[in-house]
Amino acid sequence: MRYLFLLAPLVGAALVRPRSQLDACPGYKASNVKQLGQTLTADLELAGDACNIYGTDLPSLKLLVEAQNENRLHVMIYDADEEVYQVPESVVPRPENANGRQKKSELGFDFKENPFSFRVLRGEEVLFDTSDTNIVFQSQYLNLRTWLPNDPNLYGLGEHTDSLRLPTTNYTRTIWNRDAYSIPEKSNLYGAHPIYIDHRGEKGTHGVFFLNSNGMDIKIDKTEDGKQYLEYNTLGGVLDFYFLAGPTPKEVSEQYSDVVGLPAMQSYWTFGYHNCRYGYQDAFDVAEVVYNYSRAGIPLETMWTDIDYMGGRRVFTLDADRFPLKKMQELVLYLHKHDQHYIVMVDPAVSNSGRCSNLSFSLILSNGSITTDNGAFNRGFDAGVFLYRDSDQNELYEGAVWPGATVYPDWFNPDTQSYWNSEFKRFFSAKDGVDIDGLWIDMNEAANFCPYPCDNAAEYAKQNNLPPAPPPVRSPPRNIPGFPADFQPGSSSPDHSPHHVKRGDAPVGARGVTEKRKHGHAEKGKKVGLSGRDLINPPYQIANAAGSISNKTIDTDLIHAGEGYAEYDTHNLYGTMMSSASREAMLKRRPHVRPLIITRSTFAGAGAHVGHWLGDNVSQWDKYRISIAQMLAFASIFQVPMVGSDVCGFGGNTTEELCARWAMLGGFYPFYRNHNELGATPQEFYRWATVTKAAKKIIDIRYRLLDYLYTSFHRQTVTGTPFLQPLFYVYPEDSDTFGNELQFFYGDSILVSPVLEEGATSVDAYFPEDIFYDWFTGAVVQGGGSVKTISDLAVTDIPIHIRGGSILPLRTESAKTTTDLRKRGFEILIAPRADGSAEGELYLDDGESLRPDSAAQIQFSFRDGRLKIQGDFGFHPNVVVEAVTLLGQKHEVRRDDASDQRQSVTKKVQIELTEPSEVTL
Ligand SMILES: *[C@@H]1O[C@H](CO)[C@@H](O)[C@H](O)[C@H]1NC(C)=O
Ligand SMILES: *[C@@H]1O[C@H](CO)[C@@H](O)[C@H](O)[C@H]1NC(C)=O
Ligand SMILES: *[C@@H]1O[C@H](CO)[C@@H](O)[C@H](O)[C@H]1NC(C)=O
Ligand SMILES: *[C@@H]1O[C@H](CO)[C@@H](O)[C@H](O)[C@H]1NC(C)=O
Ligand SMILES: *[C@@H]1O[C@H](CO)[C@@H](O)[C@H](O)[C@H]1NC(C)=O
Ligand SMILES: *[C@@H]1O[C@H](CO)[C@@H](O)[C@H](O)[C@H]1NC(C)=O
Ligand SMILES: CC(=O)N[C@H]1CO[C@H](CO)[C@@H](O)[C@@H]1O
Repeated sequence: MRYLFLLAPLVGAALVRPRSQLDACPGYKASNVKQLGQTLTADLELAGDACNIYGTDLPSLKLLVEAQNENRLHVMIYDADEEVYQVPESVVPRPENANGRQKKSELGFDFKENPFSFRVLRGEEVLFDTSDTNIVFQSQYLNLRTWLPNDPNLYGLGEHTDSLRLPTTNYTRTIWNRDAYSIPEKSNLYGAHPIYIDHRGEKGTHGVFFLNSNGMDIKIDKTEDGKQYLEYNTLGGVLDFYFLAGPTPKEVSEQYSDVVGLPAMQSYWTFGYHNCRYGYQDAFDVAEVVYNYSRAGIPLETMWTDIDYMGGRRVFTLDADRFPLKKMQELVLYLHKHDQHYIVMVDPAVSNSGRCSNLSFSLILSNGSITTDNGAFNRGFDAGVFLYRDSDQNELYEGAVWPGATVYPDWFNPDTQSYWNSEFKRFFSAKDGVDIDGLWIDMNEAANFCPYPCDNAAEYAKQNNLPPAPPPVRSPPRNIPGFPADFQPGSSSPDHSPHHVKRGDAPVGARGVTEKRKHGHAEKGKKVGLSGRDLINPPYQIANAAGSISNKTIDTDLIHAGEGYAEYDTHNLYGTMMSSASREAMLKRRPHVRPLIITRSTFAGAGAHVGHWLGDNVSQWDKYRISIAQMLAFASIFQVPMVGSDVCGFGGNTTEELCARWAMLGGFYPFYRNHNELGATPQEFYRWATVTKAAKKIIDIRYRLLDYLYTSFHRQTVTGTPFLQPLFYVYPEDSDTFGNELQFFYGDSILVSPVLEEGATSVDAYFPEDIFYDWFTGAVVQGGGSVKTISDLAVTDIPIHIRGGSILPLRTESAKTTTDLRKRGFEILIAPRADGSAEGELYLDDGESLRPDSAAQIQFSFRDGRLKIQGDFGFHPNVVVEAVTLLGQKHEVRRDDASDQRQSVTKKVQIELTEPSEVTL
């Protein structure tokens, strides 16, 4: 049944619900209801005496309901004066409203007038229902509760490390971005993604996106009389909901990408293997790691450097003794010559220590351990782009992070983008800077080590040894074959590059910015935020794991430049605003290629600009396991598909076994990076024999499948159809899949079932009712909706199964780099379903252009023994299809050859991918 809005009054089922003080709140009464086409508006007036529990009740609200297209309903409740803060459209652009040009909506809306409550329905199915609870809309608190079916299957509400299927009793998901070392469970982490999906099996799936950037507790629990609910408790903003009709999980993901934006496409090389660690001593160390990978025969696509490269850990500086410019340039040149890439970290906070009290002169004395370059501070200060403590701009806001006392760029300041662009242009200049290929941004929640109220950041830094003493300066320790002379023992060039020292000496003039920031507050229609709020200690306290909302971050009472938004309202946007600013700065350097940017902090929609690593985990088995649920939430639900966890674990010491298992699992993360902490046991893949073996084996498989990954990832950037998927996305009616968070689909066709426990040599893997084929043997595995124990798994094994009905475009063999990989031919692998048919696709382009001149979108289909290759052949890969393999041909097994027990037939062919063709098998 499809219909427009129902206006029928609901029959109240007057339930007794003890909600303590909130029950004193009168709710609202709807009047002046108007419906025009598929838009409904009403006035909501406070229906009794204000309860003023967490601030003051707003007397007059407005309701706006829009069926924005067939499958999206927008419901918004906001203050009549439009003074209350709303998420700026400059940060989260709103989706288009088809304005009645669409077909009828899949979603219905009905409401009760007094006290006001509403329901959202899909056909007969009630998806969202606020009846019998009064909406609370106060100056510092919003409360809205929806009833749900018992024990619902809810997913999303990031960022967290709790189960993929969320707990349904006594669960509070706090959303407030924070630096959350060791990613503890039941805790708010780095990002804010207030979307959940509610999966009801054969009754369908829908999504609910709450567009709100304020701190919040979302509670999922049952009332004393057993009624299931989900409740929003928010520190501000408006009630702004997007209901996504589904009815399948995949469609919900697609519909969500319509709201927050499609994810950014990444370059082919970014899917190669990355190595990083915090604690590389110097450029020799980094060069030697590159060399050791190559000597071990493990394909290293990209080398990374953490904050170690910085002078005194200051952004936009180099440590002149350990990572001098000349060696950095030689390192980058070496990598580029070998078709490898280089990435470094940039933090938002800029060091201001060493500046003189008159704020116009910043050269600090150096005795060689710290660079003299603090130009990034001077230039930012001159441009007025840092956050001020006061609106008269007398005093900069100071926190303390790695370099000691720091100031923070204000991304709302209209001048900050050009400041950021010019720092990138200068420091990452291809000609006389460090010519990075991608970017890593961290600490952007924003993190501040100095606890609130942080009255003296410089003193805090001093007492806490920030920046810590750098490691010793070395002369070249060992021969590193292939690297220039100054990387080899015996060389004695203490190269303080003249370029480098000069860079800090930009003349510092008087501060150009004199205009005071506007108080955008409390002006009607501006949506900038109510005045008179307690922006530090709001009366309702969210369960922030860091304590008060200003603790360990930027003070929440700071007012931003530009419109005058408060940090209280916009805190959760800081990382995502740094992300889009950094993307633009990277595009200014290389305008035609897709910038790879990996960020720690995200807000809804961040995937349109950046990817995400899952933060500072630790080398423990539970973190290895939970990485799957974390990755699935980001890739499948939040639309941030370029995602992965630090392989082998970041904090603490890994073990050979954990690192080998994690190398295998990480082979199926879209973003595949080994990363380790300062002081921990080294964990580059070449450090142990079994890890080397595991890495080589899985990288080989990953690279053979790289065009399959690239194709599926590309599709997500065009349609929002998720590449990685939990099992219930593929089998939405199989209730045994709903809680499965330890296996996953890599694209539509590959089921991955990693070994999960320390010391284990087997895994209990669930197989839905379908045909699967073992990747390694080609053997048919008939899934029966039950668990199969897969045994005898060495630490270098990971079960991989191809789903019947799939056609995979493989490279015939792997390669040392992805550049080389693109010179390999294709093998088309057909894994038919029971009726003998299968389909697949292949997307090809130049692998890096932002807007490729040409692309190929090729479809494969197999039926009655014939493979058809059709589609658009706009891009020519300059290699051919060399073989076609059909799985499941039992009679062809050569049982005499134990090393080749693939149950398949392979036909050698020479097919140019330039025009349609057919192969008979
Ligand atoms: C609910 O969770 C809180 C915090 O985790 C815990 O202290 C409390 O005991 C739990 N209550 C119930 C009834 O389980
Ligand atoms: C590289 O390998 C050599 C030889 O095994 C070893 O001595 C050295 O410590 C390794 N260096 C790094 C940075 O891995
Ligand atoms: C600021 O301090 C520096 C160093 O003490 C001094 O050379 C400079 O003249 C001062 N500038 C102003 C504008 O006071
Ligand atoms: C650098 O010089 C300063 C002042 O002369 C001194 O306090 C500091 O200990 C020196 N640092 C190192 C690493 O030598
Ligand atoms: C800030 O965090 C520290 C722990 O890191 C804690 O000891 C302190 O109580 C917190 N302060 C506030 C105001 O929440
Ligand atoms: C990790 O191992 C190193 C020795 O390699 C040791 O010094 C350190 O204490 C260990 N760290 C932990 C957290 O166990
Ligand atoms: C090695 C390490 O850093 N372990 C930490 C992991 O996280 C827990 C909290 O979740 C800490 O207690 C451990 O110290």
